[in-house]
Amino acid sequence: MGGNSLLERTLDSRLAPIYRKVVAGQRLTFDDGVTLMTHPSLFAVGQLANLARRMRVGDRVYFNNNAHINYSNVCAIHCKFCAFGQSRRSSKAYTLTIEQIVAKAREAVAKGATELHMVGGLHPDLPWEWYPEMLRAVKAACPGAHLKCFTAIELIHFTRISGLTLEQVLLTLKEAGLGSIPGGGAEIFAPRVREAICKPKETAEEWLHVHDTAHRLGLRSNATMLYGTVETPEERVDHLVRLREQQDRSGGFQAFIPLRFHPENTNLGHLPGPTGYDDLRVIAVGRLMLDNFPHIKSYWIASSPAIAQVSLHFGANDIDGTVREEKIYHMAGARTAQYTELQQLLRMIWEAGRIPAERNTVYEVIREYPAEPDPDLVAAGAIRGYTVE
Ligand code: V47
Repeated sequence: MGGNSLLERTLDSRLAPIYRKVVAGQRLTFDDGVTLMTHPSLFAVGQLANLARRMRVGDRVYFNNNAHINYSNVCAIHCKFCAFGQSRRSSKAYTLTIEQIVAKAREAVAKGATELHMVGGLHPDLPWEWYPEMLRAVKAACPGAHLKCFTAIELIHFTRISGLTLEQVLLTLKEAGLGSIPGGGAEIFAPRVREAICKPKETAEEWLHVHDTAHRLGLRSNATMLYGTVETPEERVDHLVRLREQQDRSGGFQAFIPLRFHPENTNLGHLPGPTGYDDLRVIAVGRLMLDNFPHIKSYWIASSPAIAQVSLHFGANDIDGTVREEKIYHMAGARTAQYTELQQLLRMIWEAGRIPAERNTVYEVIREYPAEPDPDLVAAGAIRGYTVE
């Protein structure tokens, strides 16, 4: 697939060389990333990202039917950006029993969920044995569900409470039903930002080491970036470059998911939070810089369904998901819903002129949809926002 000479003629002298690299499939440099992250025309950056997306992954947009289960919000560390984690004596603290987790899992799977995304805080009291036992119980109740569980930070916590090596922790969890690892806990890799927003948290090197180890053990994972706190454009690009280098080494990342910072109820509540421009910018620059990541995922819970939909023209090819119940963002003031109907996701994708495909966690297509809304569904009133001609 070639370039677009009309697009090239609209680009200025800073973006034109980047356009030529994108068309030639060449890797962008750190400096290119900073240019993209700061260029006054977000629209032009978005067009480059849309071109890169089309060349690399085509017009299909993935979504999945998933459920988030936050097994506990009790957390031994206190990151300034987080409203979810609570000390064990807080009135907002909770820990689900394994029976409650299994009940939530069953309910979600009965409604079509193929993925259970389960994360929590760094619980100071739960013993290590609880975690594989919990996975085994969920897997026994829902054998077909993919268990995407535990951030790199939780996994390091497990090594401390178990005395096991990281490999042993991962292999034990894998044996108990762990299917892959979500991308949380990455925040921004730059030490200056980590010091300011999540001082007690592990370093970038430690986060990357967990994903490296997981990939080498055959587990796939995702990568995130929390944006809109105190990071500079250069620190965002540094984060992307470090993810790209890790992917070159171990190859197991499936998706990059930028996470919009929500300030409410956090110790960074004085910050204004990111803008819509930031939301689209990080998706676009993520697509352009991460040439070895197949999927750029828009998390509508964090950014809003409207931004997630528009992001499909700024480099994204994946929308997360039906979700169901969400705590991390809603405790930090997110006003988005906690669940979206499948039909609503389809509408968002079709209206953006793209082709929906329901996927499982490892991006196998479960159901293909036509390029246009199905006239029978429209006639039946099942696709909101569409009327029959
Ligand atoms: O690690 C916490 C972030 C992450 C706030 O892998 C906050 O498919 C904004 O990682 N404002 C958890 N962000 C969520 C996450 C995730 C979400 C969707 C899909 C996947 C995936 C992963 O949420 C945390 C942290 O970076 N976070 N508090 C806050 N106040």
